[in-house]
Amino acid sequence: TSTDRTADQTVDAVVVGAGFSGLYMLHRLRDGLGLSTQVFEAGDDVGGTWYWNRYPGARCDSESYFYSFSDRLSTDLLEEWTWSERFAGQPEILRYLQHVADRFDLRRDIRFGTRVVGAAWDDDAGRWTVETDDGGRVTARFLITAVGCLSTTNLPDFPGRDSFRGDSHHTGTWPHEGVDFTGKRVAVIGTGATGVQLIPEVAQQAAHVTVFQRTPNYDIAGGNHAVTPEFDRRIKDDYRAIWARTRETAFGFPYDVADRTALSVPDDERREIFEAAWAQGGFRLGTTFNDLLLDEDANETAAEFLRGKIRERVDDPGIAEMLAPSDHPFFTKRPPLENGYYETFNRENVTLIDARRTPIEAITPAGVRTADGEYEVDSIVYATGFDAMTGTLFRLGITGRDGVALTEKWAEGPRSYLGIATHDFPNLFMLTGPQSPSVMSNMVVSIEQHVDWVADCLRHLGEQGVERIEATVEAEDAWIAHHDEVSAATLLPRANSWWVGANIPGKPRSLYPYVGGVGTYRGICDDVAAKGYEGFALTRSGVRSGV
Ligand code: NA7
Repeated sequence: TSTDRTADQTVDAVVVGAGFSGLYMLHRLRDGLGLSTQVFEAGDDVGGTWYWNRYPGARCDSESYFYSFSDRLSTDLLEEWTWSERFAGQPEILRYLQHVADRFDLRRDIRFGTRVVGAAWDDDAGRWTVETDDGGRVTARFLITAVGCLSTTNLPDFPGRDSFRGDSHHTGTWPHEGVDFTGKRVAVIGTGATGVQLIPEVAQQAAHVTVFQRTPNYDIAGGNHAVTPEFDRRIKDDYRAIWARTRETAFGFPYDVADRTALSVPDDERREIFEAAWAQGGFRLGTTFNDLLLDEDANETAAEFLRGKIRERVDDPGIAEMLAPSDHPFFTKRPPLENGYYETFNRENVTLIDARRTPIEAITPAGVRTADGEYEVDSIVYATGFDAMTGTLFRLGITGRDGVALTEKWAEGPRSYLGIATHDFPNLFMLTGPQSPSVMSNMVVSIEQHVDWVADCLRHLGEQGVERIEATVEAEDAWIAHHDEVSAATLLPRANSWWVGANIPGKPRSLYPYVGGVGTYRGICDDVAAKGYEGFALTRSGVRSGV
C-alpha cells in the first residue's frame, strides 16, 4: 500500500539496482547470510541494462554460455537454462533475469519504479539513511550500489535538440512498445557498439538511414549463430572447467591472451592467426597476441588487418576509407562486434556522414544540420552512449562522514580502494565500481566476484562483531597508484574513449576500469580478505582496529 511505501523502514542492507549484480547480491545477503535486505530499482522490472536497452539489434557482446550466472548461484539453473544464440539478444537475457528473479523468489524484496535520490551516512548511529523519489526513507547498516556501469545515458546538448518535430529516442531508454521505422527517414547519431548493432536492423526497415559517424571504430566480426543441442550439451558437461577458466583469465573469458608478441611471428603467419580469430568471431581477435594493448607497432598489425576487412567488404572505396579508423590504436576504444554492419553501407538507402569533418551543428525542427546542410528526417536515434561508471553513482546523492558528497570527493576523478570502497564512506560497497575490472571484462564474472567478496566480508564482520568497515586513506592511495601504473603501461589512456571519460564534457580524464586483469584482481581481493581485510579500518562496538 502507499502507506507502506513511504513508511520509515530499518534493514540490514540496502541494495540499489536489480540487474545481474543486484539480484545476485540480494540472494547472497538474504538467503545466504539471513540479512534483511531492501532492493530499490528504478525500472518496473528486473534486468538493469537488459531492461532499458531494447533498441533493435540489442545483443550482448560476450558469449551467452559465460555471460550468465555460474555454479556459485546454482548448478540446477545451469542445467535448466538453454541459450538459443551464441551471443544472446536483449529479450532473451531479460527473460533469463526474470526467470532468476522468480526462481529465487527475489521480487518480494525489490521495490520497483523507485529511484534512490539520497543516501547519507550517520556517523553517530553508524547507519545509512536512504531516500527514494517516492518520499520513502530507509535506514540500513550497509549500502551496496549495484547500478551497473552504463546506466546513465549521454544525450548530447545539441542546439535546438528539443525543437525536432519527429520522434527521437536514445537507445538506452528505448520505448517498450518498440519503434516502427517502416517508410521513415531516420538519422542515427553514434557508431559505438550500440550504433553498430542498431544500424543494420533499422536499415532493413526504414526508407532511408543517415548515419552520423564522428569516430570510426575497429569493428570485429560478431560471428553470432544459433546454439546447437550438441554445443549446449558440451558446454553443460564442461561448465565447472569453463567457470574456473573465466575466473583466472585477464578478461573473464574462458580463453586467455596468447603468450606471444605480434612481431615475433612472420607476416603471413600473423595474418593466418588474425584470420582464424576473425573466423571464430567475437573478442578472440584481441587475445591473439599479448602486446596488442602495450606496443604501438604490434597494435598497428591488428589495426591494419581490420582496415583491410573494411576495404574488402565496402564497395565504395571512399566510404570504406571513411569507415576505416586511423586516429586511435585498435581496442583503445571498445571495439563493437558487428553482424553485417559494413555491408549495410553498400545499400542504396544508407548514407554515411563524416561528423568529424562536418560536425553536427544543430538539431532543427526538420532534422539534423551540419556545415554541409540540413538532413531532413522523420526520426532521430541517439546512439550516443553513457556517462559511464560514475554517472549513476553520482545521481544517488551519496554523502559520507561529515556530509562530504561523493561528487565532491571524486571531483578530480574516482578515488577508491579496489574499486569497491572509498574512505569517508563507511559500510558502502560499490559493485563493479570504477577502478575495478568491470567493463574491461566479462561483466558477469566480475559481478559474481564482487558480490561473493562483499558477502564473505559481511559474514566476517558479523562473526567478528564488527560494526563498521572503512577503507583507509593509505590503502586508497596505494590502490590508485597501482591502478595508474597498470593503466599507464597500456595504450588505453591515449584514445578519447568513454573508458577515460572523454565522451562527457568536463568529466575528469582517467582510465575508469582497472586493467590489471580479472584473475590478478581476484587474487588481490582474496589476499586482502585473507589478511583480515587489510587496508580497511574495522570498528567493533566503538573500538577501532586498523589492519
Ligand atoms: P559509445 O561507445 O560511447 O558510442 C557513442 C557514439 O556516439 C560514438 O560513436 C560517439 O562518437 C558518438 N557521439 C557521442 N556524442 C556525439 C556528438 N556530440 N556528436 C556526434 N557523435 C557523438 O556508446 P554505445 O552505447 O555505443 O556503447 C557503450 C558501451 O555499451 C559499449 O562500449 C559496450 O561496452 C556496451 P565518438 O566515438 O565519441 O567520436
